[in-house]
Order: sequence, then C-alpha cells, then structure tokens
Amino acid sequence: MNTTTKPRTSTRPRVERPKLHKVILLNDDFTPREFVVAVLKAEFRLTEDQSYRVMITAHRKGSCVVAVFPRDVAETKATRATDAGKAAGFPLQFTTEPEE
Ligand code: NFA
Repeated sequence: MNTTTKPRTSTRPRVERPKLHKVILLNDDFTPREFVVAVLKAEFRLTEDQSYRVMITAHRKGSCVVAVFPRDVAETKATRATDAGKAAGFPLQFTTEPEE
C-alpha cells in the first residue's frame, strides 16, 4: 500500500478582514448642543436628524457611537472632530475603540 503523501502545492488565499473601529462621542458640560451637531454633520456626513440623535444620546447617556470605520479612518476622524472643538475653545471629545 502506498502511504506517502503529496505535499500541498496550493493553499486557500486567506484575506484578513480589517477589524472596524467605533468612533465614540463623549458628553461634556460645556460644548453647545448646536456645535456638536455641526461637527457631526461636517466630519461624519450625518444628516441634521442623525446628528441631533447622536448628540442627545451622548448628552443623556454619557457617550454614543457615531459610526464605524477601518482603524486609520476612525482615528483620523476622531482627531479632526476633537480638534474642531478645541479650535473653538470647547472640551468636546471623540474616542475610538475596536468593535468586538
Ligand atoms: N452636554 C452638552 C450641553 O448640555 C451638549 C453635548 C452633547 C456636549 C454631547 C458633548 C456631547 N451643552
């Protein structure tokens, strides 16, 4: 009986699906509601309605997920949105975290 085995000559290409990261809006006591809404519209392209809902959820619960992106996009957007607040003198903060 032939018990030798043939080496594998091809492997299934395994493509890594990059993990998505959440951008999270944090509540604070100082940034005006309308300013938060304006930043959400400008940086994340949310509609007025979507922006208001995200803002009011963060206001009531302490934080709210804005959107999910590949890691570098999430970090860039969170930094830009946080910087927009800083430039206007507000402590507005956006953070990121990997999705489960
Ligand atoms: N809590 C802020 C206020 O009452 C509004 C706000 C909402 C700030 C969400 C930051 C994030 N003016």
